[in-house]
Amino acid sequence: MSTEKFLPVEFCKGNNGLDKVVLRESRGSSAEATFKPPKAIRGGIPICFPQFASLGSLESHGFARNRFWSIDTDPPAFPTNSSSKAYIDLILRPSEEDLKIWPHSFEFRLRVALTPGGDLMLISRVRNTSTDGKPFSFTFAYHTYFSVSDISEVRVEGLETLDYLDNLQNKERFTEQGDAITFESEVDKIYLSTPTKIAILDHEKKRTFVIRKDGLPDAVVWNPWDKKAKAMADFGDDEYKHMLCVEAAAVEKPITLKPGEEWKGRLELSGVPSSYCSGQ
Ligand code: TA6
Repeated sequence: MSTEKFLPVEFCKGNNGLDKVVLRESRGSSAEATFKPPKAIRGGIPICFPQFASLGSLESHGFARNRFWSIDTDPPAFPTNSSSKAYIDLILRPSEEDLKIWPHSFEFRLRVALTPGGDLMLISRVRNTSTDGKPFSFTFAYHTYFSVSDISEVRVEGLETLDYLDNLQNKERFTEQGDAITFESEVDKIYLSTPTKIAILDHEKKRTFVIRKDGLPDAVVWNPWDKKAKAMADFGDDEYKHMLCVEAAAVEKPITLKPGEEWKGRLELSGVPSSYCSGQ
């Protein structure tokens, strides 16, 4: 374990012995998380790749979120637009087992960075490294869990009047009517062709999360509500009241890469007091 507590990046052992990387901006510290492989943590930002949900033959949300990623010690230059030194580069390549269920050779590079202003930035880069001349297609999402004070007081802005596929109605296509999205029952929707900025207004905490994204046209909004919450073994019965997933995604139109081609998807999250954010 590193004792250099004030470095922006710290490598240490988690409470279950797994290697852990802590990113630190000088004004904050990281919460402890417990995690038990091989299942993804219910929380944070699981990476859904190469399949979103059950849209193909793979396990739900693909295998990337259930794999150990390596630290990428020699990443190619990342266009971060940020002077942050608090970042870590991770890489995932398919194992023999992965190639049996998804026979495509790829490199998935992920940069996770904290900006000096306290924002979180994730940049994913997927490259087709196959030598067989064949393209592959995938769907993707940053399955981001937000902590909110009271889901019935939350509003999501930026998705009004857009078309969406409703997962609760056989993925039928509808058009969102009216104002900002509010919540009073289970929601599982894929909004299509969404703007690059979406806001989650948490009134009780008087805080607004701002999501900025590139290369990710869709946005999934999910809250399991009471019945589904009870059915999930790794989710508290009442936790649905204090969470919301808003996921920058590429779902409706899968991304196709020819050998040698690369795709990039960027997510930036900031959480600022509502009064500060309004009008921006
Ligand atoms: O992103 C929304 C969703 O696909 C929902 O349908 C819901 O099942 C959720 O993800 C969680 O999926 P998981 O496989 O993590 O239980």
